[in-house]
Amino acid sequence: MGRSEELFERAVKRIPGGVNSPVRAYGAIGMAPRFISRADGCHIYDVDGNSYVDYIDSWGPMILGHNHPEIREAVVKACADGLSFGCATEIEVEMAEFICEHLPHVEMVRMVNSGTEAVMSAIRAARGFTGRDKIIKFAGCYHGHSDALLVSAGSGVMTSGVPDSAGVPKGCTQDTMTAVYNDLDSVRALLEQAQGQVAAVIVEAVGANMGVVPPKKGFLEGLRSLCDQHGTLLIFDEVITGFRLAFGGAAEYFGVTPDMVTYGKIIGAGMPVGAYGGRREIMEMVSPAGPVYQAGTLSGNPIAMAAGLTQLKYLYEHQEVYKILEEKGQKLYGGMEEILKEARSEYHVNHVSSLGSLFFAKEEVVDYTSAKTSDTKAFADYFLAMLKQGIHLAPSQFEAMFLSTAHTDEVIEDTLSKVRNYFIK
Ligand code: HOZ
Repeated sequence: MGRSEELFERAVKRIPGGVNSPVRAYGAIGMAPRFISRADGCHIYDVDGNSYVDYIDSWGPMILGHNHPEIREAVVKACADGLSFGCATEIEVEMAEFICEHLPHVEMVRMVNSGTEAVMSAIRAARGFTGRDKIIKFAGCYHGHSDALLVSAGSGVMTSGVPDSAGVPKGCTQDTMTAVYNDLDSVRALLEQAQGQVAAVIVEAVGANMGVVPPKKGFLEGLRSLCDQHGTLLIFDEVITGFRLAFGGAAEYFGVTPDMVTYGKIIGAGMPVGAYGGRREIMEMVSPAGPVYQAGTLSGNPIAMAAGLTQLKYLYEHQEVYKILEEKGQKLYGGMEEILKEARSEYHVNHVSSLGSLFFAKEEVVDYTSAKTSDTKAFADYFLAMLKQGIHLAPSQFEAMFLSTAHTDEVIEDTLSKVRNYFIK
């Protein structure tokens, strides 16, 4: 028994399922998760002394790779002044100014501690602003684990085979309507059915929690115009895409302007941070400026702000990063597609820039229904083969692969040779 197995045995006795977030469990694979001791650049190391090329990247925020020296130094420096004050600080103001000065669609922003909190709060602000209760989300899009959003929620819920969570009162989801990703008619129908009662449409501009599902041409633009027609706010959940696809996230990448955006760990360079922002008139509804209550002792925590602002400034000043990530994505995911073709495999690769998924599905994956046709047993077999060759993937068919600038061409070529070993024996 290895050290990871020993730790897992101890963990299950004291932590539900042995993990502090379900997506870390290897339940779909049927083994103990790897317990991680450290990470650097594009590599991650487990307590058993194995090293892996990491394609989880802490679920997205490690755009520059793990343990980036400038970010680490900023954190160490900030720690010297104390860990938390629960009071206003200068760095929060700098963070808010920096975001709003560089993202035209964010006129005001509020820091929170996670993507879940950001989305929950953004929805509340949207409801407060419009005076409407209903929201529309898309099947397979994950917006964190708040009650109202745990409907066809993709990702962890999808992997565990539980359609929706227990413990969510019906009343909490009665105003959540579910549309089909990439299907504007389904959104139009719900908006017409709800007749002026929909506060917001929330969408992952790139579906990244049912595996990676790119928006079809015209989908995001269509959402924008449907929302305009119905006086409904459009919220982009940029927990995964924000500052990753472009500095301005999916909004900039696809050229579609949402009314509100939500961010998660990406805004804290991996520290527990989230944020929501958007048009001034909406954000001015938030307490204490307005009547929509939302609060948090740790919101805008100085250590998290130091980490996040350092990464955001770096990204803004080095926007060549986005071209590099685009090229790396093409090399890795394009290379995987070539291998599948050569192997005469019917499986598919979806990708947008640095985000990608190999779907063990015979039909093209464009939404939740097609994602669910994936052969999860075949994925588990592939996952294990890759892990044994030193490639660290998320232990679920329904998660994205994340590239960072630290994934060198040599590392990507080595990964491709391992994918090739698997499909072309
Ligand atoms: N979006 C990530 C999973 N799909 C979040 C990671 C987590 O839930 O732990």
